[in-house]
Amino acid sequence: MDAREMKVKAAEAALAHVEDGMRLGIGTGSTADEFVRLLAEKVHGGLRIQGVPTSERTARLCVELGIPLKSLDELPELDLTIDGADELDADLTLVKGGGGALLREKIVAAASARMLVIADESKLVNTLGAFPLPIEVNPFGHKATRIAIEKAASRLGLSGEVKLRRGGEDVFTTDGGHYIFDASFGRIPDAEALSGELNSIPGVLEHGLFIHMASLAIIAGEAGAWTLKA
Ligand code: ABF
Repeated sequence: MDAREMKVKAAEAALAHVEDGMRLGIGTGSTADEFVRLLAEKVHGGLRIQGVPTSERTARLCVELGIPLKSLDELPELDLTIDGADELDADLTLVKGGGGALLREKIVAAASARMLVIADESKLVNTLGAFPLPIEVNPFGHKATRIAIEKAASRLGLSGEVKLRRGGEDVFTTDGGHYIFDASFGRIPDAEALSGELNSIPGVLEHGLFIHMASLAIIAGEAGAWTLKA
């Protein structure tokens, strides 16, 4: 089974958690896209849901496929968010943001009663950090913010390149008009400590560590899909 087939398997299994009438947060990324495609088939078959997308990109796909959407302000309390991840560990701590949507993904997940992560088995790791940690920052003073991030990391014994994300020649900007630093700190032994340090930096708007947010993960591998509970 190739990676795409695994993503489809995880997305198929996630559909079983979607009930008629649900208010759904809909994540960003290729795995979440597979879920959107399958969800659209169910909607066309009569499933009634309302979706809140976590990015403009996801919104466009949902509109294209006929999934009814609302803004988070129209639906500020959601029943379930289904989203992907770049890494997850056995505690269901996640690294997210590879798709550049981490701030809105975290806001939508926080507005949801439950968060369900869908991922292929390559995302499951013993210790987070092989994937550079995305950190969303205000463009104003971003160079000073980078220095503050490096100092905060070093207080925790972490070091590594903190690189401004670019899309080609230009600096990448998120749907919210912010910048992203990808921090290659390597192994992150204490996600909560790093989260606390990053959250104390004024220019940091959000980071890609999702701690105690996901209640369930559906992981797909060669042998099929299985669930991981927090
Ligand atoms: C999104 O899904 C991002 O936070 C994360 O980076 C991405 C994972 O992408 P994919 O499913 O394509 O591996 O939620």
